[in-house]
Amino acid sequence: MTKADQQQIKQQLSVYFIMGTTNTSRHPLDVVKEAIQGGITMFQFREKGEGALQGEEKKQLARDIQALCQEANVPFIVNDDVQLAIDLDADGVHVGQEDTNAQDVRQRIGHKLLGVSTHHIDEVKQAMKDGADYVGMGPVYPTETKKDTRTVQGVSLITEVRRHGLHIPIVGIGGISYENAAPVIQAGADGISIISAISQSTDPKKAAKELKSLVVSEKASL
Ligand code: TZP
Ligand code: MG
Repeated sequence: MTKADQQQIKQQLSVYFIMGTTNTSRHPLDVVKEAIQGGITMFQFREKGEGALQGEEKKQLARDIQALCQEANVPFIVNDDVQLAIDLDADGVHVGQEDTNAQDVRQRIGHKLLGVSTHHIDEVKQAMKDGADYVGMGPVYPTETKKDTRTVQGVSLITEVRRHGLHIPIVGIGGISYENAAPVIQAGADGISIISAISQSTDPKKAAKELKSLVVSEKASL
């Protein structure tokens, strides 16, 4: 990966919206459309939990969201489902520690973006060896959205990884909102991953827009 590529990924992580049908009571396409209008910089399709779509229905929704993302030049990333990412020719895949081995995923997806969730500096180093383009870190704050999270860690791992001089692109996740996003960027993350602060907002466009301007101004202040 060249330095230029890494800079671009850091930019794209700024406001990384994640969503599936279970994260909203509205039509998911409308929510994604509005979030895009608000200026999200990356999208992850995460179709999980009780009542999540399966099979062809899941694939069709993914295709429809991908089309919206492509139109707006927003990278479209698939959570966990490597085969779906390959079938759709998505821009990337995001996997957790419990999912398929990151090195195997890298082999399968070639040059697509690879994101890995990490909870310890050793996992960050391993992800880098496995060929991750970016790492997710969290939960930064308590979250209602994912029940089986690890312990809330604040920005401690982000700070530690930067203190060790590791330059991999980082995105913080978990309970992040407009009110508490600034410390995540100040600690050295390149962006924030958000589910509910956008998907549950009465105005996803406005929520995304506000988060975007906050991240842009926090980054500029560093
Ligand atoms: N991984 C760690 S926390 C989390 C995931 C997928 C959920 C984040 O959702 P929210 O609503 O932004 O707290
Ligand atoms: Mg996963």
